[in-house]
Amino acid sequence: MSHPRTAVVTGASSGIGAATARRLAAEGFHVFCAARRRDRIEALAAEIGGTPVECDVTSAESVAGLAAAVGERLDVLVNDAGGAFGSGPVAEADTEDWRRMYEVNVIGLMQVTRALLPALLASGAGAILNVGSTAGRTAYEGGAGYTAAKHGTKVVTETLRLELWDQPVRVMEIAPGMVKTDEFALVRFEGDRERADAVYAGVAEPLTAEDIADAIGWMVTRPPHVNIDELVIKPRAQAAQHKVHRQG
Ligand code: 8X3
Repeated sequence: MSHPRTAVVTGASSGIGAATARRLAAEGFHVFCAARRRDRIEALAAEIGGTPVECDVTSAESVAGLAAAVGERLDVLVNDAGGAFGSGPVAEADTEDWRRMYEVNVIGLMQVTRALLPALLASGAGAILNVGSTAGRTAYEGGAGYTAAKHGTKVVTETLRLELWDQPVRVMEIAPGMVKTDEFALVRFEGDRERADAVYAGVAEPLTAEDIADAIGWMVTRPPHVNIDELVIKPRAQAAQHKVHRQG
């Protein structure tokens, strides 16, 4: 009997991570849904026939638990856990927010990748998909803590691809622009609903988590010799980071 294909999705409790877990399950993967909020990943895993794994990617101990749950073989790793905390200019930067952003977007991604790499290689055709951002391609006012961290996500991805060039594993990045999810902007603006809503104000169709999950599903299901190095994906209304078509 052949093994079912397996995938790990971090940040699976909401947004792009949850949508990606659903999408990969629909593609036939057994999905390990990893995140901190147990109630959410338990509900998601029950819905899609996956396995919930409570995991804080910034904790080495927690990540070791994820690797133990996954076992010896893994086909796909989607490093989605990440986020933006705060929106102040550099002159007023909150050091703790910056540390947290580097911890989750860069160090967390590294810890999970390091722990699961042996299992990905053991599959004979592994895939690592890192969720970056257009914030890893540009700079904008009030965004430096996040843009610096997401540039980190991009560079770690590129480095991994170089280092693993003779190994049976693909290394890819998706870099979304404006995606409207329940929590991203709300977390960034520390629960300020008005400021969070203003991000998407008048934009007829920002991307959804499902749009990104659709692209991720496509990327990881290409044949093993096809490496989509990076895929930048924005809504039609966002011609550039600052140039967004708004109505009304
Ligand atoms: C989120 C995209 O535009 O807020 O990763 O930097 S943006």
